[in-house]
Amino acid sequence: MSDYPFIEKQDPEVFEALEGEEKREAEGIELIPSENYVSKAVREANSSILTNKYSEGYPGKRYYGGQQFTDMVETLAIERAKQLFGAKYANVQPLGGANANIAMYFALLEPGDTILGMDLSHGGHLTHGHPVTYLTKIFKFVRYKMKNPDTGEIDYDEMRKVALEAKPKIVLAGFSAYPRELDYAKFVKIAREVGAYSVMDVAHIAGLIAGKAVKNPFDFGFDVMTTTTHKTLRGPRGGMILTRESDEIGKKMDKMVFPGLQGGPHMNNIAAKAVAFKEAQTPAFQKYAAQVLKNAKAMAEVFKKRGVRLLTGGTDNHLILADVFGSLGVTGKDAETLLDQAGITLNKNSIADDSRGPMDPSGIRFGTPAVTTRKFTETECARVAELMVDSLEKKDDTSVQKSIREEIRQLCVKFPIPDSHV
Ligand code: DSN
Repeated sequence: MSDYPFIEKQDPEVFEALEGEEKREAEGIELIPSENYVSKAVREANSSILTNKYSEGYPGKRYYGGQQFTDMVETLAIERAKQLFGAKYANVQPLGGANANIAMYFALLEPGDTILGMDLSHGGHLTHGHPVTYLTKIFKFVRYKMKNPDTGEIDYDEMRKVALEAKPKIVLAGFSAYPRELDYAKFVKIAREVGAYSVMDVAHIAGLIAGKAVKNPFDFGFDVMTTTTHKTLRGPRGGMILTRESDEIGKKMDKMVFPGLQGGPHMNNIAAKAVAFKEAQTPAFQKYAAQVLKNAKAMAEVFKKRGVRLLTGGTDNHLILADVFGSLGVTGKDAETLLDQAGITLNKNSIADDSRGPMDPSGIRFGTPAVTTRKFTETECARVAELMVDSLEKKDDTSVQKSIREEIRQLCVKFPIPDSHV
């Protein structure tokens, strides 16, 4: 029976799209490092009755009546988030990672203030100051980069120099395409030296932090963390803000998220966050997070062995950035299309100092959060990596491409997407 019996009856067009996506996800391998498969419990909460309810405000301080149960779920989400990340404060209302970052900037800064963030082409995110965002009309962004894209080492001396000159109010760590761990202590030291807040956007690695597979920036004195909840953390789509101490910063965040920037929170989504955070508190989730890293390393090793240049030389987290144009003469866009036809979804990505444009860059970005949820181990991940390089090397050989598609299909049958994560 379909998962969507009511939609099937009532709205065949939407039903067709949902069924198509069910099949696409079941029959293909998801390597986009910011995607994952949530449990059925998370999906149930997300499509629950709480979508009916308006709850402007915070638990115990709402503007409308009827909040007995919304207060329960939001409090559960907040307390679980605090416990997971060692935070004293959490705001679980931001609708996404960008919204969380925007609220964080507006809470901590005045228009015209400066933020020091990672250059987008070296791994930073759009909301960290890319000129296409409206944020750059309000704040001034200065940047740091890698000293050497082949090792991934950040140029901390240059970063300090820029900080001393530009006097940012926020020193921002975090990335969407950087495969290494940051030296958190250096960020905090520079931030304190110039009197700035230290903020880490952990969107990509939140699940790895919660699962104790990588370091927690709060242990190094970061003031604030922002995140999405749907990547390695394996929750519903959404955002969150956490602070290390329970102080003025948290109060500023609360005011800025609501009423500063948002209206009624999506309580169904907050219930789903609460469910996901409970899953992330389990030993099984810690095992999952550790396996994500092992699987990424296994894929990276194959690419290196096959002569494909990896940005930063490898990976310490869940993602890998490969220079497929430089190594194999296939552009990022062509690689994305070719692998999509083989049933492998990933994304084209600019690499540091890319000579090509962002719509058809030199690189691809891929990662292991979703396949690890599917219970792939290093063996399957290494095999998929071999198939990826085979496909890129023999892009015009239709029989090779066909047999790769078939092998991917079989792997998907052998490793179905699980309903439950506990
Ligand atoms: N779109 C997300 C990613 O793929 O990293 C970041 O916003």
